[in-house]
Amino acid sequence: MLVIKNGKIATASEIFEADIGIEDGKIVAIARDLKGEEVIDAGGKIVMPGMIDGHTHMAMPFMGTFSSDDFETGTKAAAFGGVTTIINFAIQEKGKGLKDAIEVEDSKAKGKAFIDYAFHVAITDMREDVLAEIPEVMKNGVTSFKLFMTYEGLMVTDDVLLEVLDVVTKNGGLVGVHAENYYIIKFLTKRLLAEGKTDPIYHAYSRPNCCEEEAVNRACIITQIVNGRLYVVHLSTAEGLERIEEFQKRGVRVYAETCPQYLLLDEELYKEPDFGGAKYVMSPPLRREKDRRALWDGIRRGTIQLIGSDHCPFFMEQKEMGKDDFTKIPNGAPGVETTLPLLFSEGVVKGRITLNRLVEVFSTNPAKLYGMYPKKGTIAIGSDADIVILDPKKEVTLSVDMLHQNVDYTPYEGWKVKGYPVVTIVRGKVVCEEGEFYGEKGYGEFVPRKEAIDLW
Ligand code: DUC
Ligand code: ZN
Ligand code: ZN
Repeated sequence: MLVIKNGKIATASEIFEADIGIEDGKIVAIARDLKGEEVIDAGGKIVMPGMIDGHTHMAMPFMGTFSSDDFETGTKAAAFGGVTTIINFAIQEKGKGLKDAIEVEDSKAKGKAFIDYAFHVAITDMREDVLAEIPEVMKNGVTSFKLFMTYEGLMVTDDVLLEVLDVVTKNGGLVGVHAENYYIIKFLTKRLLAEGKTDPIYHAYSRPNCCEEEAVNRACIITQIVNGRLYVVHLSTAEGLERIEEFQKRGVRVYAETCPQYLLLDEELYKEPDFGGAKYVMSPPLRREKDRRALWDGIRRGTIQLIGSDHCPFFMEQKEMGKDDFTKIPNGAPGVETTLPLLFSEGVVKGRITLNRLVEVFSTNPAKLYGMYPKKGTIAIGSDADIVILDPKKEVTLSVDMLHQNVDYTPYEGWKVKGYPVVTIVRGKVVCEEGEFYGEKGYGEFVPRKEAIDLW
C-alpha cells in the first residue's frame, strides 16, 4: 500500500487531518496512523483530489494553425500544475460525424497522455444523421457537447442549439456554449479594420461585453424552452453573469465556467508594445476590473460552478500571423499548468475564495457535471487515487522558463505565487514529485463518463 501521511485533506466540504491508503490505483483507506510499504510525508501540506481541467485544446487545428501543446507535452504540463484529468475538445469536421471526431481525438491522445483524459465533442455540422449519433456517442462515455455561437466554420444557429440541448439533456448530458454574438463582432470588426485599426487592442474593442451578454441570454432562453442543461464556457463579463443568475433564479439549469485569465488579467494588456498584446488575444477577450470583481463574487456566491483553463497555446511566431490584422492572430493562451497555483495564491491566500470552494470548482463540480463523480473529484474510499499535494508555503515566481507548457510565453510572467503543487498522483502512480517527473507516456486513460449530476 502507498500511504500519504500527515497531510491536511481538503475536499469540497471538509478539511481534516488523516492518512490516505492507496492500492491498485484506488483509495482504500482514510484513517490515522496507516502503515504502508511506500510512504509520502505530506506534513504541513494540503492534500486535495486531483484537479480536473474541463477546458483544454490540445493539438487543435484552429485559425490556420494548430495549438502548440499536444497530449504529450500538454498533459505533462498539466501534471506539474496538479491536474490529473483533462477534458479536451474534439471538433467535428464538416461532412464527418461525431464518432469520427472522437476517433481522431482518441488517436491523438492514446499512447501519449500522462494523465487521464476525456472529450467534449464540438458539433459544427448539424445534420439528421449527426443528431441521431448523439445518444450512441453518449452511451460510449462522451456525455458533454459544445456549441460555438461565433467563429466562422464552427458556429451553429439557434435551431441547432434547440435540437442539441433537447436531445443531450433528455439523455442525461450537458451542453456547453461559447457565447458571443457573431453579427455584432462581424459588424464592429469590419468598421475597425476599415478605419485602419489593426492592433491587438482592437480585438477587445470588436467584442464588447454586450456580445457575451446577448449570447448568454439567448442560450439561457433556449435552455428554458427545452428544459435543458446548459453550461456557459469561459464566462468573462459581469453582464453575462447577471443574466445567468437571473435564469438560475427562474429554475433554469444553467451553469457557468470561468477561467483564471478573466479573474486576473486586464484588457489594458492588449496595449503591450511590440505586438506583446497578441499574447492575450483569446475569445472572449480580457475585460476590466468590474468584471473581475463580479466573477470572483460569482464563484463565492455559487453562480459560477466551474473553473477551466481554456488552455490553447500558440507560439509568438504563430501569433505573428496577425501582425497587421488582429483578426488573424490565433485566439488562445496557455494556462493548464498555472490554474491551480493561481487559484490558490490569488484566490485562497488572498481570501477571495475558501480552500473548499477551490476544490469544488476545479475538481468536484467538474467531476459531477461532466459525469465522472465519485470516480474522480473527491477523496473517498473507492475513488480513483488522483491526488495533488500542495505546499502552501512554497513561493514561486511564474516564468516561461520553469513551466512545462510547449509555448514561449506565459501571460503570468513574473507573477509571484504562494502555494504550489509538489506531488501529483494519477490512479496511484506518482507522476510528479518535488519538480521531478516520473510520468509514463501512454499511462493516461480515456475516462468513459456517465450522466451529469445536477448541482441543485
Ligand atoms: N477561444 C480561444 O481563445 N481559443 C480557442 C477557442 C476559443 O473559443
Ligand atoms: Zn470558446
Ligand atoms: Zn476554449
